[in-house]
Amino acid sequence: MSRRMNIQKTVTIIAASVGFVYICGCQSSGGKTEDREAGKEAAGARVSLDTSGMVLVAGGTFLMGNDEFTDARPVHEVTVSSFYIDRTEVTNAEFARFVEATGYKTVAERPLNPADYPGVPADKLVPGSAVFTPPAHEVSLDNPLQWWTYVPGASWKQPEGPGSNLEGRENHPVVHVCYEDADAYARWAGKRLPTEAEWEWAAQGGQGNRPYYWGEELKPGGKWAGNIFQGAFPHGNSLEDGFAATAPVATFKSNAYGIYDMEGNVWEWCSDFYRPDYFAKSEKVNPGGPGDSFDPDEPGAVKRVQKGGSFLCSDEYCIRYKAGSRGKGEVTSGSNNLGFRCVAAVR
Ligand SMILES: [Ca+2]
Repeated sequence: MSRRMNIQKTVTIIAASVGFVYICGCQSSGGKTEDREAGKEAAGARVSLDTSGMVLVAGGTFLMGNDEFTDARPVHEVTVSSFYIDRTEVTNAEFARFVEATGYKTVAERPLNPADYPGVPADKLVPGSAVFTPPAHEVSLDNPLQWWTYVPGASWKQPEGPGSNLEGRENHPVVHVCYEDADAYARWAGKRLPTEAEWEWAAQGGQGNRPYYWGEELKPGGKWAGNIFQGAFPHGNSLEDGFAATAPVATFKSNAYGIYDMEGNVWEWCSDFYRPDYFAKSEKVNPGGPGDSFDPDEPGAVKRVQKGGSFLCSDEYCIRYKAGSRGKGEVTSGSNNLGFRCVAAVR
C-alpha cells in the first residue's frame, strides 16, 4: 500500500469525520488496511467448482465500450473465449456459506491499522463501511458526503450498521465487499472475478452494443427493466421500480443468456485494473486490463473496474448503468451498493 494512498485515506477520514466516500462507482476513495492473513486462510479452503448457478457463455467477437463516456472510448472490437458466469450477483446466503466454511473476515470488519492513517485520532479508526444515507431535502450534487456516511460497524452482515441484519435479505446481493473480499470468495468457490471484457460480452447477451444491456429504450414497454434510481437524486426516490436499495437478485427480467441484473442493483467488481485510456490500447483477444491502475481524479489510489451501475444510478446523477460504460473503485473500499459475481473456466 503506497504512502500516497495512506495520506489520501487520512485526508478523507478527517474530512468525513469517520470515513470515506464511495460515489456510485464513478469515483471513490479511502478504505481499510489489508489483512493478508485472513485472505490466505480463505484461499486455502477451496471447494470444487459448482456450475449449477452459472451460464455457459460461448466465446465471440463484439463491439465493446461506449463513445458517450470519455473513459469508454473508442468502441472497439474484442474477442473473448467461452466461460461460465454466475446467473446472478453473489447473494448474502451464498456469501454466508463461504464465511461459515472459512471463517473469513471482510475488510470492513477488520481493525484499521493506525500506521495506514498517520495523524488520525485512534477513536476515529473504527471498522465500518459507507452507507447511502439520503438527506431529507434537495442538495447540490457536487459533494457526495451529503448522501454517503461512513457507518462504524457496517459490513456485509450489518448492511446499515449495528442493529441491522440480513433477515429477509438472504437472496439480496451481498454488499460492503471490497476487491479482496470478492476475490477470496471467488477462489474459495473455484471461480474467479470476470475480466471487464467477459463481463460486457455476457451483459450484451448476444444482442450487440445497444444503449442499454436490456435494449434500445430506457423503459421498454413503459416498465423499468432494472433496479436503478427514479426521482430526484438523492433525496426524492420515487420508488417507481419498487426498490429503495437492493432488490432480491433476479427480480427483473434476465437478458437473452439468462443472466440477471447486469444493469443496476449493485455494482460488480471486475478483475481489470482501471485506467481511463485503456480502451485505446486494449488487446484484441481476451483482454485482461492494463498492468497497473491510474485514475487522474485520484492519482495514487489503486482502482479496479466495476460494471453495471447500481440502485443509485439515474439519468440525473450517474448514468454509468448504461451499456458499455465503466465504473471504478478503490480496491479496499466497499459500500452498500457494491457487490460482485464470478466466472469460471470451461474445462
Ligand atoms: Ca448488477
